Amino acid sequence: MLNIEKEILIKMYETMVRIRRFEERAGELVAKGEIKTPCHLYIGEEAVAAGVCQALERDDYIFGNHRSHGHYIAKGGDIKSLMAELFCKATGCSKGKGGSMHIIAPEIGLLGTPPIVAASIPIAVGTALASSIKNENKVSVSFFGDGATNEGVFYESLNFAALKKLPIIFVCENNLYSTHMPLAKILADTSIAKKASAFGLPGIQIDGNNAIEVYQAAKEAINLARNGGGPTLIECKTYRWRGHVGFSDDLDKGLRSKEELDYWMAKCPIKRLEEELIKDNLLSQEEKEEISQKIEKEVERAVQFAKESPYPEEAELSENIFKDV
Ligand SMILES: Cc1ncc(C[n+]2csc(CCOP(=O)(O)OP(=O)(O)O)c2C)c(N)n1
Ligand SMILES: [Mg+2]
Repeated sequence: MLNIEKEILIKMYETMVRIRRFEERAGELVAKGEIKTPCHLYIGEEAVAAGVCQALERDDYIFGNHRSHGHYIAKGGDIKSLMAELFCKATGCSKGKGGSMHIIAPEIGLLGTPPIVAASIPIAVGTALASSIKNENKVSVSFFGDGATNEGVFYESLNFAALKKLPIIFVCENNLYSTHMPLAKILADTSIAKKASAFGLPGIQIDGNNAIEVYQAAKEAINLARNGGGPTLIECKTYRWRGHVGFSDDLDKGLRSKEELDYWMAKCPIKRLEEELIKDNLLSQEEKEEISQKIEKEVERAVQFAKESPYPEEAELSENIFKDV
């Protein structure tokens, strides 16, 4: 029996289906050349964004990276604005000037997705420090990949956050690869969670394809952070189904095997939650179909909106690029 409210479980399920369908459609449009901004698709990793964001409040801050469509959608971002951004249209969440890798939606607490690897980790420490000084009771989350843990700022950030007991959760999406480099080829010890112990904060490794496990771990870490208990590092083991960037699975590149991809596809995070919900009579076949059709329509409306939207005016091209001082 699942001991989480039905409403929460269904919301997480819907979020994952929304991310999956959005990403599949974005991939098709990239393949057709209609979307030209480089897209790093999140297919296969949906449970991480859905589980963590379900445990957050709308006011809490999140930061992403180059692979952040899922973070935007899970935090409650409008998919019409996201699709429009991928088409670089003026109605996009970054006014058409960011593209896939620079998305922002402060109204839902997504303060940025800097694609410089590891960049959002110290920035999230900054918002956590600000929240703690201002007594705001807000938690900050930084989503980053396994590759980002090889940057020095990751370690500096863990130390500073632990030292100051900041309200931040470090969420590492360990999809086993950093571009085409397998983790095992660059790390002497492939446990990322373990690195937290050197700085005196809790580090846990979880199944990032299990939305329930992600939600529960995030909830616990968020409660701790909100109550002055300091940061947690959560390493979510997961896998991206597509190549590093673009729509294809990149199997022709000879860098990862079909067997490996098949193994992870069989561990599909959506199928997994769906089976649990059906087993516990929390989701019927009809409800599943309704959700699927509703999301299909939402995504098609987003594509239509994006295509019909105008490009930014030439006169506005240098606006919203730098912070006005
Ligand atoms: C500082 C820096 N170095 C290199 C790059 C090029 N780059 C973009 S994504 C990426 C790999 C990131 O891997 P990981 O952090 O594991 O995230 P994933 O793509 O697997 O989600 C690299 C090296 C970059 N954007 N920034
Ligand atoms: Mg990675």
